[in-house]
Amino acid sequence: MNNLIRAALAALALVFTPAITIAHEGHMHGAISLSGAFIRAMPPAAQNAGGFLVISNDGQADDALLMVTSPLAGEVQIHETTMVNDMMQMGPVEGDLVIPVGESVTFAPGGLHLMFMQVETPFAEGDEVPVTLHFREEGPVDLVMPVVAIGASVAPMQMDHSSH
Ligand SMILES: [Cu+2]
Repeated sequence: MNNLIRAALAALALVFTPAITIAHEGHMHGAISLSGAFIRAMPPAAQNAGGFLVISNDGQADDALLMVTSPLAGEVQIHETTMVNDMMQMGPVEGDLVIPVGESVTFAPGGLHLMFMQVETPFAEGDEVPVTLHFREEGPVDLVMPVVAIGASVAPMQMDHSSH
């Protein structure tokens, strides 16, 4: 994606954000809860950072994670890890990621993860990264994801980053 297109998309996002917020006014919030969120610090020269969390749906219907955004990353992709010819590969989840009613979907190292791309200032341990998860039913849900040591596989001691 060239910079001109990216700038145009960023401008569009600014224009449309208030509309998205209004569209969800009066909507029953609280079906979706987020827990155990963390991002792994980026080694020197790393281009991307991986983010992990658990998304639970205690609502009345299935929901779906449509998109993830962060002001600190040019793009946040929803990645899955798959085995292709005995090789671990990762890439964007195809279609919307369904969060079934009454269930939890876990993003964990080696599986589903958020891929923070085009990170201008590499994430370092102790940083806090604001993230918005956009759900089909729930609408936008904000959280702050703490950055933990490179290679860590657990969230820091209990901090509630759910916005509900
Ligand atoms: Cu990835």
